[in-house]
Amino acid sequence: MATRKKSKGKGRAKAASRKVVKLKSKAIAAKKTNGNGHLPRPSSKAWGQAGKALTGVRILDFTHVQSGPTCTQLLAWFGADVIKVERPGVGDITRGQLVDVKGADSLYFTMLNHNKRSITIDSKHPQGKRVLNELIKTCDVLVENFAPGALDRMGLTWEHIHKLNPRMVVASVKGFGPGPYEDCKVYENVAQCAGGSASTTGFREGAPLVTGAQIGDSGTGLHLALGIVCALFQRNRTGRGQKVLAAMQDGVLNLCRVKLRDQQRLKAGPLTEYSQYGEGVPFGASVPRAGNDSGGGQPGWILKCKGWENDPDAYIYFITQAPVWGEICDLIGEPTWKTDPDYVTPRARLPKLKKIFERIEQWTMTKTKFEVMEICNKVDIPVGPILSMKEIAEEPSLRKTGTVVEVDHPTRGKYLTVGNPIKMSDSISEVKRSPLLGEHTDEILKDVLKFSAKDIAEIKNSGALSAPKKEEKAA
Ligand code: CAO
Repeated sequence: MATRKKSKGKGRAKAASRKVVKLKSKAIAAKKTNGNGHLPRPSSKAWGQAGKALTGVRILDFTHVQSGPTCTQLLAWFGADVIKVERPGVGDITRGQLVDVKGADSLYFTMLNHNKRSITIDSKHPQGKRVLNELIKTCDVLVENFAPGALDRMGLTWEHIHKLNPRMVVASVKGFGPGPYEDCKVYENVAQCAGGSASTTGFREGAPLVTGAQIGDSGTGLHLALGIVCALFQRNRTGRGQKVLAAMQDGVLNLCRVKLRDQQRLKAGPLTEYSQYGEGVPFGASVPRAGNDSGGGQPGWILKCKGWENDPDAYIYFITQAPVWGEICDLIGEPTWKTDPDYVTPRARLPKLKKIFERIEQWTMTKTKFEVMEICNKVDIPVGPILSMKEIAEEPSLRKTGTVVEVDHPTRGKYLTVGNPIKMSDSISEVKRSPLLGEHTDEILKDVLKFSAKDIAEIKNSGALSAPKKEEKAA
């Protein structure tokens, strides 16, 4: 028996060691193939039914106006539980800015705060601080875009937050990074000017120009969202949070990267793809404004189309891409330009771009912008219609993809908004209306922070969550 037992034990030991070897080699194989061996088995749930990308992430959203709210709205679309903290009685200042429906939250607010919950807290009231401290303990990320120093003045220093919740990521938008302007308050156009966009936008003979795309606010919000997701990813390894800063000047400059490229290219000679080169206008010390020149090496310009006299958007962007030069010449009725040495090469065409675009425009003016699109796309000539906001709002394909969404709101009714521009096959975004001011105060105190009824009554009676009474305000 003893011997048999022994041999059985030996057999078991052998089998166990074989299993270990097998497991080890499986792990090594996984590492060798994709390094993702530590991940759970691929979900067998239907696409879009396995939760959302950021399910389980809770955000303490201390943002206002545009830059911060853009960021937290994106995170909410990806499934994060975003709790927006607002000043009692007032809320995010944009609720009451550019009002189009009396008594209702403005489109400015609703279009930047979808899928969030709202709680009102006076962050400077002792009971308000008590609630905030509990929120810090339970959230993964604090996002803010107050003026420099405002968060510290509320007592919410990095040290305080990190002590309460070492895992918390603290993410901020500021106008400028450390340096001479770090204490400045900044709005969109200030950032566009300080980030290099305005000096490189507009026409050479005109003043600098700001662009309609909110690259300072929404652009920086996007940058911050990426920083937050990366910090959460790193936290999976380190177990600790970190500070994330996206300065608006930096964000704009990042989007103007090609202009800093051109600044350095100036040392090597004129920028031949800028139409001022073809026109014989000398370059100065800095990158000039390039009007509607195409950014890359393929010359382009905005040209009038049929109806331009009455329709301010009857224009098309036309790119004279070198490989389709022959097709362009045929379309506009200048077949000899295909072989004429003065036109045949991109280099030969550079001094004549103005004349070439004038000739192409004679042709585009005989067609609507959509007709030009159709004709040119068939022969691979890159063109783009200048779409008005009205046309974009009515475009069925954008509605179909959820890029333009109609939302219903209890006080303002139906309105259009821009949905999540980032589409993911397993994390489908639904756009839910923005919260009313303080709409979720009670449920957050009770369900998220688990305050007892007695505590809730105490906090509420203290006035920390409600607008100061008129007499207090006057005092
Ligand atoms: N309870 C009590 N006080 C609150 C509060 C709350 N829930 N929420 C905010 N406050 C207080 C702040 O603590 C601050 O008080 P102190 O000045 O005493 O510290 C005060 O409200 C005003 O905050 P703010 O200075 O951030 O707001 P502002 O309107 O004066 O400035 C802005 C706005 C955008 C210029 C500034 O916040 C800023 O520069 N932010 C960083 C850059 C940025 O994001 N700009 C983009 C804006 S979108 O175009």
